[in-house]
Amino acid sequence: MFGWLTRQDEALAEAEARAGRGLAPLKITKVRPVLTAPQPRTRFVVVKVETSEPGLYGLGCATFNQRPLAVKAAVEEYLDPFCRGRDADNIEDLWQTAYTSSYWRNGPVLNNALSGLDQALWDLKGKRAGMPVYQLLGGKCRFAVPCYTHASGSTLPALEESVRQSMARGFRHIRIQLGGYGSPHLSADADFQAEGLGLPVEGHMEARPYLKAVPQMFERIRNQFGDALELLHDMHERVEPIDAINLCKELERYHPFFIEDPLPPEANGYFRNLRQQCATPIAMGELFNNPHEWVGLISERLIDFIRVHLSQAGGLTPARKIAALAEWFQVRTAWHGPADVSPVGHAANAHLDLAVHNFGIQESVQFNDATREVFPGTPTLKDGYMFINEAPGFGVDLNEELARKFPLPQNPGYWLPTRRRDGTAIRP
Ligand code: GCO
Ligand code: MG
Repeated sequence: MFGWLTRQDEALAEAEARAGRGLAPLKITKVRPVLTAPQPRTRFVVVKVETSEPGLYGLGCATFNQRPLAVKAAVEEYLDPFCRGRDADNIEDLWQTAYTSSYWRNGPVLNNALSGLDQALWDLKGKRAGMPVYQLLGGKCRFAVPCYTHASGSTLPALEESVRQSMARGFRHIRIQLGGYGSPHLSADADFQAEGLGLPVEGHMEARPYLKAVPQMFERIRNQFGDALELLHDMHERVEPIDAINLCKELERYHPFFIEDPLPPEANGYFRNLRQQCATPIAMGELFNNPHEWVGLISERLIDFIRVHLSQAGGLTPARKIAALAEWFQVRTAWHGPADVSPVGHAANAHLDLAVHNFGIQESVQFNDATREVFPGTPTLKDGYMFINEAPGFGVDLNEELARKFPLPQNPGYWLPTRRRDGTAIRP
């Protein structure tokens, strides 16, 4: 019995030694932001975490398209000195301590900076383990990531053609928009401009023309392409809550896959009313930076898809917890994935999408060649699916020399105001 116990201890010691062999403690030596803009109208911020092991680094997305320089400062001035010398393996501890290191927390700038660090640590751990990140999250629940794409046109025939092209690329889930968000081109008489309120570049949108046009748009596309096509639409929080509820009721008969952002986060309280009025599937969350915004909507089953922007929530660490919470309330994931998420961020979305059971759909974007060259290993799209490569970590790298060739554009990229006829500013 004593001999057997000794052998057990020896075996355990051997296993522990094997687990640690060659994996010296990994210290963070530098956390730095890389800013580049190879994609039109986009200002990528990617965080590179360098380590005590020469040549071993991790990459994470910290892209806040409207405030990239603020995120840069948060990383350089605060996260870098905070992280130097710390153990890169302890992702959760680093997330929790960095999160509270500002005392005041959450919010778009600090969360994006934290996300860059967090995702880079997951990339690092995958590289150390010699595994893609999805393996660290429990492996694949599906062979690839079903995606939706954007179709748009300022007229119904133009939109129809855009839908046809998206179907030709193999997409079965297509977001349909009539021009820009809220179809401002349908609105006339921007009286405020003649009165000199605001700047001439500012937009104008009336709710009525949009609220009338969207059901007609669904009618047309449904009649043209039938029921097999999954249709999505982004209301982008542009109309008053009661109008949003009425529009969601009207769209119910067209069986949309989901209607997105019917309400702004400031009107989260209205989701109960919406839920009582119709069974239109609802997606919400790209603007969320605080757990108070998603916990209630998920736990009261007031939405069907959670659309958090991973870096706005603080990275992969909080996002996998959001997915886990959502699973218990039958809410599916539909992470935010437009052009102003970097290829590293898209890879992080995809690795999580592969590993969670309650996956709903993934927003996708076709990056241009320049972006794919700056970020070798960028996920690929084929037949409506996103594919990651099986390289360790997220499988996306960064060519810094090339990235420097695409400096950020001069204009800071803030969201221009859109106004009602009388000049009232509306949610963007
Ligand atoms: C979407 C979004 C985006 C945002 C953009 C803000 O559903 O993809 O609404 O288009 O407006 O990411 O910068
Ligand atoms: Mg949206």
